[in-house]
Amino acid sequence: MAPILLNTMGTDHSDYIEEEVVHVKNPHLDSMEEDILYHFDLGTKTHNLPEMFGDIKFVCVGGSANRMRSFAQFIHQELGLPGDVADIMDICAGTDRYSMYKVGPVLSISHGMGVPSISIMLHEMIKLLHHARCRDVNLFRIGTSGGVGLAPGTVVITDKAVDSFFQPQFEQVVLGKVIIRSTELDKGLAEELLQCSTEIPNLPTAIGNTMCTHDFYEGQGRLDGALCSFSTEEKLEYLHKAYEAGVRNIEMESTVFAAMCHVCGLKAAVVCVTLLNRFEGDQINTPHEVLLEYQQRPQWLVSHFIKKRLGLIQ
Ligand code: R2B
Ligand code: URA
Repeated sequence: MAPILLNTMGTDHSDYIEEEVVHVKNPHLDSMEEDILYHFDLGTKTHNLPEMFGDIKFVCVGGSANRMRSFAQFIHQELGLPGDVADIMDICAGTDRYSMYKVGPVLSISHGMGVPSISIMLHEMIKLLHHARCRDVNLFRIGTSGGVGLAPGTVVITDKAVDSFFQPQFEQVVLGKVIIRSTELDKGLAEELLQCSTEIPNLPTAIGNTMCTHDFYEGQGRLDGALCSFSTEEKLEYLHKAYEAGVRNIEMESTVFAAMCHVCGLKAAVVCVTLLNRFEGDQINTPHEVLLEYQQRPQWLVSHFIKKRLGLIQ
């Protein structure tokens, strides 16, 4: 592959680097006359995707539509871009499934809760990056989680995304058969993020494994759901086993996010703040304002990373 000069981000970065394209792994796509990204209300015939999205270098995804709009407004200010934050429009306004905001080289997209929801979004987002001929894209999931042995408010950078059996893999059922995919994330990106965290005051940060479950209640060993078939001791035994396996937080999307990015050659990282310490309870009873501040912490970290990459800070 021919080397390219990375000169599209207003930096004086003059190293020649290998260009990294987005690989879709579907031979059928080439023979399709049109690709409709249904849940985004976008398509290859109705929209000029290279013109709209070709300069994207950072994609940030998170569960809530409001949070991803706030992130877009925040990053707009942080990058010192011209114009009013009130004018940042939802590109997916034609559908209420996901929200998407573009701010310079940053795309901010909501993905809802859980593996099925984020997985649909990722299929269409990866195809979008492919159709738009984007290069050298970094992806971040910025979210919330339950901490395992960490103080609430700690930001966890994921080392390995693991399933409920603490395995670094994602199981996808395809045509009645189980396909197992690796959930390997980009080590360099995680280390760079950890370095960034040391440059931001008052940002408690840890690196550790993130367990992804298919449920918030029984699946995460909570005693406070509508159903519960285990004792407090059994819950704590499971959480201690998780801790011993290196798990430091629990959420609901990281394994499929890591697996799909890995297959498609996308550098990805997961950065989630912990809202509580699961050794101490299950209910999230922290005041609303405190939770709002916690939720901004992954945004601060990723924004710092982006500004450094763009040469806006040292
Ligand atoms: C974290 O928070 C949500 C559940 O409250 C879920 O989307 C996740 O991964
Ligand atoms: N999100 C989760 O999935 N679990 C928690 O405990 C908190 C947020």
